[in-house]
Amino acid sequence: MTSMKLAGLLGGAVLAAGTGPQAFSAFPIVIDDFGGGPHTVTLASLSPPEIATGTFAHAGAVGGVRDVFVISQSTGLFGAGVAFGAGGYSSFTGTGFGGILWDGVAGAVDKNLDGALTISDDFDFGLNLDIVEDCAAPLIHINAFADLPDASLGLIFANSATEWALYSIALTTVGSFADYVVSVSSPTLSTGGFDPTAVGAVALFVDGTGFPNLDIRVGTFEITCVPEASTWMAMAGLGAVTGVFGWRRVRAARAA
Ligand SMILES: [Ca+2]
Ligand SMILES: [Ca+2]
Ligand SMILES: [Ca+2]
Repeated sequence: MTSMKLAGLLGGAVLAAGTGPQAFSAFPIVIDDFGGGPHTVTLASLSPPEIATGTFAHAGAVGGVRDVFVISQSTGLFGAGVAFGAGGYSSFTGTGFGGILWDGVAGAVDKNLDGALTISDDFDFGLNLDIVEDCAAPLIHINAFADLPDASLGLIFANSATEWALYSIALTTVGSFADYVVSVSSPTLSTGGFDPTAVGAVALFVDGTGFPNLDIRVGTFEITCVPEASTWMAMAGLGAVTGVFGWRRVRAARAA
């Protein structure tokens, strides 16, 4: 399929700013290769809510820095981060939130020390990432594992404290890794001014507050262009899951 056809299908509204004459050389854009580490934080929580955070340098992560956090909402044991053999992960014994923030700036993760992670209080915007470039229909690709049904991953791409997009991906395959793909142009929720050609921060978070004992692993987090995405969908066959599901917990982005 030509890019002209794809642009026509999409209407070009969101993507016009990024279209250009170059080849697709920059794709896939790897947000994190999930190598190195272990870069993890853990929490044995006796008086929830409690938070554990860490900031780690890693050349294979966009911006060179992984900020990791886990927040308890019940008593229990909690962990999040990147570990050899597990990729990105969040593991909860109990209910909580966990995730990874890539904002290009090392330092305190919960900057205002209020025990919560919010875009407005805690994110820096040190990346300068164009996730559209010359691609007519860029896609966010996640390969992820959930050990329980009804889990979802939240992906945030932000320009600033007030301009961001949230993509909520329901992990419908339970007990094994599966590929999930969502169009950059179809966020679950976004603020009016979100610009995918000037992303300053990216975050991945797991909302494990709906039920206890959720474990999530993420092996791939990248932006790609359509031809490659079609390949994965063909490989995954009928098991492929594509699309965006309703975001039931917008509040989760605030983690409090
Ligand atoms: Ca940071
Ligand atoms: Ca905070
Ligand atoms: Ca579990």
